[in-house]
Amino acid sequence: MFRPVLKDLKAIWVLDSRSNPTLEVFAYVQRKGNIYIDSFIVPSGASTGEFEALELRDNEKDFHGKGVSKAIKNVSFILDHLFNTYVDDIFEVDRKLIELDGSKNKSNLGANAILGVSVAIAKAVAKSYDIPFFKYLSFWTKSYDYYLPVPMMNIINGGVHADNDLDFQEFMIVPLGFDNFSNAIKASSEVYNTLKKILKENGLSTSVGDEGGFAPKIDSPFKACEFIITAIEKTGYKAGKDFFISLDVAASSFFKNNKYIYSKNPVDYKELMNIYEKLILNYPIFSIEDPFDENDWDSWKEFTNKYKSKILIVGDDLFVTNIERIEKGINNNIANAVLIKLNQIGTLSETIKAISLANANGYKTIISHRSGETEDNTISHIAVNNSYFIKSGAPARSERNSKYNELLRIYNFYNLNYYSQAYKTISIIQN
Ligand code: 2PG
Ligand code: MG
Repeated sequence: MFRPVLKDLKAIWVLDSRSNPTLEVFAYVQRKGNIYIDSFIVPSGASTGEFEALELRDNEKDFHGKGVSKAIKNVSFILDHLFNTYVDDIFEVDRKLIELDGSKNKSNLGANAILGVSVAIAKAVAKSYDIPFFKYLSFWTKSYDYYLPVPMMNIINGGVHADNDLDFQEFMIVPLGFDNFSNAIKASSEVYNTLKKILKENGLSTSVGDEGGFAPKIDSPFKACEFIITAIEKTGYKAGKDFFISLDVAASSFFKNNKYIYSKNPVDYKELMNIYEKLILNYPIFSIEDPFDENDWDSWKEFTNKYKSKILIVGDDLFVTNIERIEKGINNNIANAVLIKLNQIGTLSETIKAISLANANGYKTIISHRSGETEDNTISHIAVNNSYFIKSGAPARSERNSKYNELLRIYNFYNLNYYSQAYKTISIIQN
């Protein structure tokens, strides 16, 4: 029998970058008499969207309620149902997982348990065929174009990821003007360390936030952009040519009683939109993620109408990697890019469907880490296969660099091209 069969699943807890426990699931697959083992560690968000699939936590004394022993038990329950079955069709495996759970948001077994199993099995199967995961994914994505994705690197942290007064969550550099991935990473690392120096010179802290970016005690997005531009230019690169800036506002996190709390004052969506306009006019902004609350579709629509030909407008909390919500966005001309997070939806195949749906409708996709991360680098492979952008935090801290380092390995061993088409996305800005 040449088809891979599931022989075992083991789940354990390991620690993530915020010292919270999370699930690592190991899948044991048998093919041609040999056993192949691979694993996946599930990440965890802090600025979670209201419509995300449910991450099952114990809510008991251990780990401040964040234990995952229930999710671990649920992996055994899944094994009882999948043991000795063929696992070479990810859509079929995931269909069974969704059916076993039986809820709309994976709240019975937990999206962490389900995703751990879904990805670990797919990785073990890829191993059994002796092909790298990014190539194995082609069976399901039908995409055989492999590119090194353009990284969006969060070098100033704010919002719920940092202990400062920045309302916006992420200020990222995007190295678009480089001929290959390795040079893009080298330059980004240089800019990161220049920024560190500049912050120090200005008497600001160089301690970092959850995603490895600096978390200086500043309170204005303009100041953050100003520091970044200075860092780019001082390193010897050109802002608006070599590097662009991307923002993740994560606006749901400061939306209270129908107002956005900006600089400690409640403002309406129009005022927030004016701030974005000023930022777009003054800095080389490549994308803005979650500019408005996840339920504020009208503001999203107005913003999209105005800026869709100038920048990428990225839905994260808005879309939560959910096909129905992405469809709603497409049908209503809302946003033009989708942030993709595996654990927002909870299975590999649904993630792939979300990417395919977005791509087919001209929406760019950005494969994303979570703020609570580990050394797992699976998302790098997903980005190489079917997406052109990856967001994995600063080029610092091992849980962030594990993704960039895996891409460097893929670059060096497979000699893939950097996603030069990204220029086309920004050509509108430059004109
Ligand atoms: C985001 C992510 C990752 P979190 O909002 O895009 O940067 O944060 O994982 O906390 O949702
Ligand atoms: Mg986000």
